[in-house]
Amino acid sequence: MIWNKEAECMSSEEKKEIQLNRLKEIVKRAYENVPYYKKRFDEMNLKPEDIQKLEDIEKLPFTTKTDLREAYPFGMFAVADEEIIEVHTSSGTTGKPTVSGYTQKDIDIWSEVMARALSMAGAGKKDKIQNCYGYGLFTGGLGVHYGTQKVGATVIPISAGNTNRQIEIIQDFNTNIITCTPSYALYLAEVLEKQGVDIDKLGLKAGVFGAEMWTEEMRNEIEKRLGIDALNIYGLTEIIGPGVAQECMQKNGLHIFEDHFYPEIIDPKTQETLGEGEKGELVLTTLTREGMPIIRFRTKDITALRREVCDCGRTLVRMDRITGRTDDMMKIRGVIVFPSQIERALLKIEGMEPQYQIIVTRPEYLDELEVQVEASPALFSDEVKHVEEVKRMIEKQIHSEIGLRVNVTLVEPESLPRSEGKAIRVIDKRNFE
Ligand code: DLL
Repeated sequence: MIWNKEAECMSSEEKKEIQLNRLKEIVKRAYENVPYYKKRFDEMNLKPEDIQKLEDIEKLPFTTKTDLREAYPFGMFAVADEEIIEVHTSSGTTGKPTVSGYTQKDIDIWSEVMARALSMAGAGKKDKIQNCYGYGLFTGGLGVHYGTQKVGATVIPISAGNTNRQIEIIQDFNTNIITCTPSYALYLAEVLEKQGVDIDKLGLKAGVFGAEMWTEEMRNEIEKRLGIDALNIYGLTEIIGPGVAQECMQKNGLHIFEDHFYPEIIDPKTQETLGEGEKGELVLTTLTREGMPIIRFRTKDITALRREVCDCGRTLVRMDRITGRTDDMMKIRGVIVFPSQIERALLKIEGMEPQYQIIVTRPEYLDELEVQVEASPALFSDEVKHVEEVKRMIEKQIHSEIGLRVNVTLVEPESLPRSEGKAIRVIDKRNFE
């Protein structure tokens, strides 16, 4: 089902015209209402009138997560406080998150793009959508919620966690579409199998999975074990939340809702714009956001754009599934974690040196985080009991820093590799290529 044929199937000329008009407007709005952008433009001797064609976007400055953090909490808002009706933050648990502010119009846009996304998964008025993304400051829960209501389907706002209850509701309410992270979908499949539930008797037909990296192999596994179509959804808080891009039933790339979000791919090193099909960092500009217009946001997500028209009939550009990041941000069970947070936790413990390595694995379906920490020579020759205590203390400290349980292993002094350049802190054994 195509939710908005006019927007999703327009000709390339029409699309470019809309994009250019909106780009001019958003640049003007950002310049006139966000001091940060005024300053950046002035420094570069740029005026909103310098944008005359779409390619002129390359003249504009990039916006980074650091810029947004520095504007914490509301420095990037382009409207008065009374116009903002909702806020969300990125899914990291500590440190200063980035904040996104929405006007009523922004919530309407979010509902619209999410309605398009859910329609791609076959959602219609008769469907029940069990929304297992977390509700709260995280955008997953409410984004899917608004989209479901816009479509006219029934939203089951169960939020994340409590797997037994999820399964009970899937059965009792005859859920048709499920929304959660792909790793949680696999975990659900496993628990269903353990409970001996016959999946053919369930009403499930599709799943809309995102918020973390996953692979084609994972898709096959989820589809087989849950008996559904598993579709990829992409988005980020800074731009709007989920609903920046979504896969259709062709399962051949994610359609970007280009009339609202303008994509570019750049070489993360040279910052040069790359051509169609070339892999690089995705950069996004919000074309219609009112509360918080964002110009050329460097997502740090690696992908490529493809412009051939899709067999589904949509003319919207497609992006490949995300295969990596240009920074060391990890998403562990859907939560953003930076190695610096682990380091901060270690440094809070007296006598602890920040010699550590983080190992991320996905032994079955859920991510595991192991932190190897070098023990001091004194500790290493200590009694086992004391070593255990220190290990538990580190685990507790990391837990309070990142909100996730980790396994700490104390290793021999000077046993972790030293590097002459940038230390390799993270060994991610999950394979997303
Ligand atoms: O994860 C928004 C979202 C919610 C998307 C629910 C999809 C479903 P943040 O917490 O701000 O927002 O994290 C954004 O998550 O830059 C990517 O690195 C990663 N990410 C999101 N979707 C995907 C995906 C939400 N489908 C960051 N594949 C982004 C790979 C994804 N990575």
